Amino acid sequence: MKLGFRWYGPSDSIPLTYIREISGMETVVTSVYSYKPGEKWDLESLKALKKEANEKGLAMDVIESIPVSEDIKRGTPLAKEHIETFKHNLRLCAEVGVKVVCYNFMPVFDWLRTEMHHQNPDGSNSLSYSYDDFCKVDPKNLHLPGWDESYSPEELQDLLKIYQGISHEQLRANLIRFLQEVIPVCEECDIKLAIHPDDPPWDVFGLPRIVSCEADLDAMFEAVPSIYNGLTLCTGSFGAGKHNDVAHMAEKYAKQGRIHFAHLRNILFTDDHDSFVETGHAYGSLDMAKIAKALVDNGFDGYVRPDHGRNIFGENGKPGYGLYDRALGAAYIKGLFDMAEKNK
Ligand code: DNO
Repeated sequence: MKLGFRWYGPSDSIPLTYIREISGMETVVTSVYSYKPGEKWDLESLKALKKEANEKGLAMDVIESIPVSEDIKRGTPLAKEHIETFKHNLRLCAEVGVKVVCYNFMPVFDWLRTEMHHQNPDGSNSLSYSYDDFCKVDPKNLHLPGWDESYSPEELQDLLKIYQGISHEQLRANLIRFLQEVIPVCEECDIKLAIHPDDPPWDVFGLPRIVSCEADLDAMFEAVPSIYNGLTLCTGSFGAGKHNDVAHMAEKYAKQGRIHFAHLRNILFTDDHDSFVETGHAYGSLDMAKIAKALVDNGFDGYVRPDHGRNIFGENGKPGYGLYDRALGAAYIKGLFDMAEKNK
Protein backbone atom coordinates (compact mmCIF):
# COMPACT_ATOMS: atom_id res chain seq x y z
CA MET A 1 0.00 0.00 0.00
CA LYS A 2 1.22 3.49 -0.74
CA LEU A 3 0.05 6.22 1.59
CA GLY A 4 -1.25 9.52 0.23
CA PHE A 5 -2.80 12.70 1.59
CA ARG A 6 -5.21 15.03 -0.13
CA TRP A 7 -3.63 18.38 -0.88
CA TYR A 8 -5.71 21.19 -2.38
CA GLY A 9 -2.70 22.79 -4.06
CA PRO A 10 -0.86 25.97 -3.09
CA SER A 11 -4.01 27.49 -1.59
CA ASP A 12 -4.41 24.61 0.89
CA SER A 13 -4.04 25.91 4.43
CA ILE A 14 -2.01 22.80 5.28
CA PRO A 15 1.59 23.17 4.12
CA LEU A 16 3.28 20.34 2.28
CA THR A 17 6.02 20.34 4.91
CA TYR A 18 3.43 19.18 7.47
CA ILE A 19 2.09 16.52 5.13
CA ARG A 20 5.64 15.27 4.57
CA GLU A 21 6.15 14.90 8.32
CA ILE A 22 3.35 12.33 8.67
CA SER A 23 5.12 9.03 9.17
CA GLY A 24 5.08 6.85 6.05
CA MET A 25 3.59 9.53 3.79
CA GLU A 26 4.57 9.06 0.14
CA THR A 27 2.37 11.06 -2.19
CA VAL A 28 -0.03 13.94 -2.46
CA VAL A 29 -3.49 13.37 -3.91
CA THR A 30 -4.39 16.55 -5.75
CA SER A 31 -5.93 18.14 -8.81
CA VAL A 32 -5.90 21.23 -11.00
CA TYR A 33 -8.69 23.23 -9.42
CA SER A 34 -8.76 26.25 -11.69
CA TYR A 35 -10.84 24.70 -14.48
CA LYS A 36 -14.49 23.82 -14.69
CA PRO A 37 -15.63 20.28 -15.56
CA GLY A 38 -15.34 19.82 -19.32
CA GLU A 39 -12.45 22.28 -19.70
CA LYS A 40 -8.99 21.42 -20.98
CA TRP A 41 -6.21 21.52 -18.40
CA ASP A 42 -2.73 22.81 -19.19
CA LEU A 43 0.53 20.94 -18.69
CA GLU A 44 2.20 23.83 -16.88
CA SER A 45 -0.28 23.70 -13.98
CA LEU A 46 0.32 20.00 -13.48
CA LYS A 47 4.08 20.44 -13.71
CA ALA A 48 3.97 23.22 -11.13
CA LEU A 49 1.99 21.05 -8.68
CA LYS A 50 4.36 18.15 -9.18
CA LYS A 51 7.43 20.34 -8.74
CA GLU A 52 6.12 21.73 -5.49
CA ALA A 53 5.27 18.26 -4.14
CA ASN A 54 8.58 16.76 -5.27
CA GLU A 55 10.59 19.58 -3.72
CA LYS A 56 9.00 18.68 -0.40
CA GLY A 57 9.86 15.00 -0.84
CA LEU A 58 6.41 13.85 -1.93
CA ALA A 59 5.31 12.17 -5.15
CA MET A 60 2.25 13.21 -7.15
CA ASP A 61 0.96 9.78 -8.15
CA VAL A 62 -2.78 10.32 -7.71
CA ILE A 63 -5.12 12.89 -9.22
CA GLU A 64 -8.48 13.35 -7.47
CA SER A 65 -10.32 14.16 -9.60
CA ILE A 66 -10.60 14.87 -13.25
CA PRO A 67 -14.22 16.01 -13.01
CA VAL A 68 -16.76 14.55 -15.41
CA SER A 69 -19.07 17.23 -16.81
CA GLU A 70 -22.84 17.08 -16.35
CA ASP A 71 -23.02 16.97 -20.17
CA ILE A 72 -21.15 13.66 -20.22
CA LYS A 73 -23.36 12.27 -17.47
CA ARG A 74 -26.51 13.41 -19.23
CA GLY A 75 -25.29 12.43 -22.69
CA THR A 76 -25.98 15.83 -24.31
CA PRO A 77 -24.60 16.79 -27.74
CA LEU A 78 -21.61 18.33 -25.91
CA ALA A 79 -20.68 14.99 -24.33
CA LYS A 80 -18.47 13.93 -27.24
CA GLU A 81 -16.34 17.06 -27.00
CA HIS A 82 -16.09 16.80 -23.22
CA ILE A 83 -14.99 13.18 -23.44
CA GLU A 84 -12.20 14.27 -25.81
CA THR A 85 -11.25 16.88 -23.21
CA PHE A 86 -11.17 14.21 -20.51
CA LYS A 87 -8.81 12.16 -22.71
CA HIS A 88 -6.63 15.22 -23.22
CA ASN A 89 -6.45 15.74 -19.46
CA LEU A 90 -5.57 12.07 -18.92
CA ARG A 91 -2.70 12.38 -21.37
CA LEU A 92 -1.38 15.43 -19.55
CA CYS A 93 -1.50 13.50 -16.29
CA ALA A 94 0.49 10.71 -17.93
CA GLU A 95 3.12 13.22 -19.02
CA VAL A 96 3.85 14.08 -15.40
CA GLY A 97 3.86 10.43 -14.30
CA VAL A 98 0.46 10.18 -12.61
CA LYS A 99 -0.50 6.56 -11.87
CA VAL A 100 -4.14 6.75 -10.75
CA VAL A 101 -6.98 9.12 -11.63
CA CYS A 102 -10.10 9.24 -9.47
CA TYR A 103 -13.44 10.52 -10.81
CA ASN A 104 -17.11 10.12 -10.06
CA PHE A 105 -20.35 9.87 -12.00
CA MET A 106 -22.78 11.35 -9.49
CA PRO A 107 -25.29 13.78 -10.97
CA VAL A 108 -25.05 17.30 -9.50
CA PHE A 109 -23.83 16.55 -5.93
CA ASP A 110 -20.69 14.53 -5.35
CA TRP A 111 -21.41 14.18 -1.61
CA LEU A 112 -24.25 15.14 0.66
CA ARG A 113 -24.45 15.93 4.37
CA THR A 114 -26.93 17.79 6.53
CA GLU A 115 -24.38 19.26 8.94
CA MET A 116 -20.81 20.42 8.42
CA HIS A 117 -19.87 20.89 12.09
CA HIS A 118 -21.81 18.29 14.01
CA GLN A 119 -20.86 18.59 17.67
CA ASN A 120 -19.62 15.24 19.02
CA PRO A 121 -19.74 14.26 22.72
CA ASP A 122 -15.92 14.17 22.88
CA GLY A 123 -15.64 17.87 21.96
CA SER A 124 -14.69 17.34 18.31
CA ASN A 125 -16.94 18.24 15.38
CA SER A 126 -17.43 16.52 12.06
CA LEU A 127 -19.64 16.12 9.02
CA SER A 128 -22.90 14.27 9.55
CA TYR A 129 -26.05 13.16 7.80
CA SER A 130 -29.40 13.12 9.56
CA TYR A 131 -32.38 11.44 7.95
CA ASP A 132 -34.77 13.69 9.90
CA ASP A 133 -32.99 16.87 8.79
CA PHE A 134 -32.84 15.62 5.23
CA CYS A 135 -36.62 15.05 5.23
CA LYS A 136 -37.08 18.71 6.17
CA VAL A 137 -35.12 19.93 3.11
CA ASP A 138 -37.45 21.42 0.52
CA PRO A 139 -36.25 20.30 -2.95
CA LYS A 140 -38.06 23.32 -4.45
CA ASN A 141 -36.03 25.69 -2.32
CA LEU A 142 -32.82 23.82 -1.94
CA HIS A 143 -30.18 25.00 0.50
CA LEU A 144 -27.55 22.48 1.42
CA PRO A 145 -24.58 22.90 3.71
CA GLY A 146 -21.43 23.06 1.60
CA TRP A 147 -23.24 23.45 -1.73
CA ASP A 148 -24.84 26.88 -1.63
CA GLU A 149 -21.65 28.43 -3.06
CA SER A 150 -21.47 25.97 -5.98
CA TYR A 151 -24.85 26.49 -7.64
CA SER A 152 -27.34 29.32 -7.76
CA PRO A 153 -30.88 28.28 -6.68
CA GLU A 154 -32.00 28.62 -10.34
CA GLU A 155 -29.15 26.45 -11.65
CA LEU A 156 -30.00 23.77 -9.12
CA GLN A 157 -33.67 23.75 -10.01
CA ASP A 158 -32.80 23.49 -13.72
CA LEU A 159 -30.41 20.59 -13.16
CA LEU A 160 -32.88 18.72 -10.97
CA LYS A 161 -35.55 19.16 -13.62
CA ILE A 162 -33.28 17.91 -16.41
CA TYR A 163 -32.32 14.78 -14.49
CA GLN A 164 -35.96 13.92 -13.88
CA GLY A 165 -36.05 12.59 -17.42
CA ILE A 166 -32.93 10.43 -16.99
CA SER A 167 -33.33 6.87 -15.75
CA HIS A 168 -30.73 4.74 -14.01
CA GLU A 169 -30.38 2.71 -17.20
CA GLN A 170 -29.69 5.80 -19.26
CA LEU A 171 -27.16 7.14 -16.80
CA ARG A 172 -25.43 3.76 -16.75
CA ALA A 173 -25.38 3.66 -20.55
CA ASN A 174 -23.73 7.10 -20.51
CA LEU A 175 -21.12 5.88 -18.00
CA ILE A 176 -20.37 2.86 -20.16
CA ARG A 177 -20.10 4.98 -23.30
CA PHE A 178 -17.67 7.25 -21.43
CA LEU A 179 -15.58 4.29 -20.25
CA GLN A 180 -15.47 2.68 -23.69
CA GLU A 181 -13.94 5.93 -24.94
CA VAL A 182 -11.49 6.76 -22.17
CA ILE A 183 -10.26 3.33 -21.01
CA PRO A 184 -8.23 2.72 -24.21
CA VAL A 185 -6.43 6.00 -23.49
CA CYS A 186 -5.77 4.85 -19.92
CA GLU A 187 -4.30 1.62 -21.27
CA GLU A 188 -2.17 3.52 -23.72
CA CYS A 189 -0.74 5.84 -21.06
CA ASP A 190 -0.78 3.39 -18.15
CA ILE A 191 -3.12 5.33 -15.89
CA LYS A 192 -5.57 3.42 -13.71
CA LEU A 193 -9.01 4.98 -13.58
CA ALA A 194 -10.79 4.63 -10.24
CA ILE A 195 -14.45 5.56 -9.92
CA HIS A 196 -15.56 7.03 -6.60
CA PRO A 197 -18.82 5.57 -5.26
CA ASP A 198 -21.97 7.54 -4.58
CA ASP A 199 -21.85 9.38 -1.29
CA PRO A 200 -24.16 8.46 0.34
CA PRO A 201 -24.95 5.36 -1.72
CA TRP A 202 -28.59 5.95 -2.62
CA ASP A 203 -30.63 8.25 -4.87
CA VAL A 204 -31.12 11.81 -3.60
CA PHE A 205 -33.80 14.32 -4.66
CA GLY A 206 -34.85 11.94 -7.44
CA LEU A 207 -31.35 12.06 -8.97
CA PRO A 208 -30.32 8.63 -10.24
CA ARG A 209 -27.17 7.10 -8.72
CA ILE A 210 -25.46 4.09 -10.25
CA VAL A 211 -22.31 3.39 -8.19
CA SER A 212 -23.93 2.46 -4.90
CA CYS A 213 -23.62 -1.31 -4.49
CA GLU A 214 -21.99 -4.49 -5.76
CA ALA A 215 -24.53 -5.01 -8.55
CA ASP A 216 -23.65 -1.53 -9.91
CA LEU A 217 -19.94 -2.30 -9.86
CA ASP A 218 -20.39 -5.74 -11.40
CA ALA A 219 -22.40 -4.27 -14.28
CA MET A 220 -19.77 -1.62 -14.89
CA PHE A 221 -16.84 -4.06 -14.84
CA GLU A 222 -18.66 -6.54 -17.02
CA ALA A 223 -19.39 -3.90 -19.64
CA VAL A 224 -15.77 -2.66 -19.74
CA PRO A 225 -13.57 -5.50 -18.48
CA SER A 226 -10.15 -3.81 -18.80
CA ILE A 227 -8.36 -3.74 -15.47
CA TYR A 228 -7.73 -0.04 -16.06
CA ASN A 229 -11.44 0.37 -15.34
CA GLY A 230 -11.26 0.31 -11.56
CA LEU A 231 -12.56 1.50 -8.25
CA THR A 232 -11.83 3.95 -5.45
CA LEU A 233 -12.95 1.91 -2.46
CA CYS A 234 -14.38 4.67 -0.29
CA THR A 235 -15.25 2.89 2.95
CA GLY A 236 -17.35 5.74 4.34
CA SER A 237 -19.38 6.16 1.15
CA PHE A 238 -20.19 2.49 0.59
CA GLY A 239 -20.39 1.90 4.34
CA ALA A 240 -23.13 4.49 4.86
CA GLY A 241 -25.45 2.09 3.03
CA LYS A 242 -26.47 -0.77 5.27
CA HIS A 243 -26.91 -2.86 2.11
CA ASN A 244 -23.12 -2.86 1.65
CA ASP A 245 -20.67 -5.15 3.44
CA VAL A 246 -17.48 -3.15 2.91
CA ALA A 247 -15.03 -5.83 4.11
CA HIS A 248 -16.62 -8.27 1.68
CA MET A 249 -16.41 -5.71 -1.13
CA ALA A 250 -12.76 -5.05 -0.28
CA GLU A 251 -12.05 -8.77 -0.53
CA LYS A 252 -14.03 -9.32 -3.73
CA TYR A 253 -12.73 -6.37 -5.73
CA ALA A 254 -9.15 -6.60 -4.45
CA LYS A 255 -9.14 -10.22 -5.61
CA GLN A 256 -10.26 -9.01 -9.05
CA GLY A 257 -7.49 -6.39 -9.09
CA ARG A 258 -10.08 -3.62 -9.45
CA ILE A 259 -9.19 -1.47 -6.43
CA HIS A 260 -6.60 1.09 -7.47
CA PHE A 261 -7.24 3.60 -4.70
CA ALA A 262 -8.87 3.48 -1.27
CA HIS A 263 -10.38 6.23 0.86
CA LEU A 264 -10.41 5.03 4.43
CA ARG A 265 -12.67 6.63 7.02
CA ASN A 266 -15.22 5.50 9.55
CA ILE A 267 -18.81 6.47 10.29
CA LEU A 268 -21.15 5.76 13.16
CA PHE A 269 -24.82 5.02 12.51
CA THR A 270 -27.00 7.13 14.80
CA ASP A 271 -30.49 5.74 14.08
CA ASP A 272 -32.31 3.07 12.08
CA HIS A 273 -32.72 5.39 9.08
CA ASP A 274 -29.16 5.58 7.71
CA SER A 275 -28.27 8.70 9.72
CA PHE A 276 -24.57 8.79 10.51
CA VAL A 277 -21.79 10.96 11.87
CA GLU A 278 -18.23 10.85 10.62
CA THR A 279 -16.03 9.57 13.43
CA GLY A 280 -12.28 9.31 13.82
CA HIS A 281 -10.70 6.61 11.66
CA ALA A 282 -10.20 4.23 14.58
CA TYR A 283 -13.77 4.15 15.83
CA GLY A 284 -17.25 3.63 14.37
CA SER A 285 -19.64 1.18 12.73
CA LEU A 286 -17.14 -0.08 10.16
CA ASP A 287 -14.52 -2.68 11.00
CA MET A 288 -11.43 -0.94 9.62
CA ALA A 289 -9.04 -3.68 10.72
CA LYS A 290 -11.11 -6.25 8.83
CA ILE A 291 -11.26 -4.03 5.74
CA ALA A 292 -7.48 -3.42 5.74
CA LYS A 293 -6.85 -7.14 6.20
CA ALA A 294 -9.24 -8.02 3.37
CA LEU A 295 -7.36 -5.63 1.08
CA VAL A 296 -3.91 -6.92 2.01
CA ASP A 297 -4.84 -10.61 1.97
CA ASN A 298 -6.29 -10.26 -1.50
CA GLY A 299 -3.30 -8.62 -3.10
CA PHE A 300 -4.25 -4.93 -2.97
CA ASP A 301 -1.18 -2.86 -3.79
CA GLY A 302 -2.69 0.51 -4.63
CA TYR A 303 -2.88 3.94 -3.04
CA VAL A 304 -4.64 4.72 0.22
CA ARG A 305 -5.49 8.02 1.78
CA PRO A 306 -7.03 8.85 5.12
CA ASP A 307 -10.38 10.30 4.16
CA HIS A 308 -12.38 12.89 6.12
CA GLY A 309 -11.30 13.56 9.66
CA ARG A 310 -12.98 15.51 12.45
CA ASN A 311 -11.93 18.91 13.68
CA ILE A 312 -9.91 18.17 16.81
CA PHE A 313 -7.33 19.92 19.01
CA GLY A 314 -9.10 23.24 18.46
CA GLU A 315 -8.50 23.17 14.70
CA ASN A 316 -11.05 24.89 12.48
CA GLY A 317 -10.16 23.14 9.24
CA LYS A 318 -12.01 22.74 5.96
CA PRO A 319 -14.80 20.31 6.93
CA GLY A 320 -13.40 16.80 6.62
CA TYR A 321 -9.98 18.06 5.60
CA GLY A 322 -8.22 19.39 8.66
CA LEU A 323 -4.70 18.26 9.43
CA TYR A 324 -4.72 16.65 12.86
CA ASP A 325 -7.38 13.99 12.63
CA ARG A 326 -6.33 12.95 9.16
CA ALA A 327 -2.73 12.68 10.34
CA LEU A 328 -3.84 10.47 13.24
CA GLY A 329 -5.92 8.52 10.72
CA ALA A 330 -2.89 8.03 8.47
CA ALA A 331 -0.90 6.61 11.38
CA TYR A 332 -3.74 4.28 12.33
CA ILE A 333 -4.20 3.10 8.74
CA LYS A 334 -0.47 2.53 8.31
CA GLY A 335 -0.52 0.44 11.49
CA LEU A 336 -3.42 -1.69 10.26
CA PHE A 337 -1.74 -2.36 6.93
CA ASP A 338 1.68 -3.12 8.43
CA MET A 339 0.09 -5.56 10.83
CA ALA A 340 -1.97 -7.18 8.07
CA GLU A 341 1.19 -7.55 5.91
CA LYS A 342 3.08 -9.17 8.78
CA ASN A 343 0.25 -11.62 9.44
CA LYS A 344 -0.39 -12.46 5.81
C1 DNO B 1 -15.29 14.34 -0.66
C2 DNO B 1 -14.66 13.50 -1.66
C3 DNO B 1 -15.31 13.60 -3.03
C4 DNO B 1 -14.43 12.96 -4.04
C5 DNO B 1 -15.02 12.92 -5.42
C6 DNO B 1 -14.15 12.11 -6.34
O1 DNO B 1 -14.72 14.60 0.33
O2 DNO B 1 -14.59 12.19 -1.26
O3 DNO B 1 -15.53 14.94 -3.34
O4 DNO B 1 -13.23 13.67 -4.14
O5 DNO B 1 -16.28 12.37 -5.39
O6 DNO B 1 -14.51 12.39 -7.65
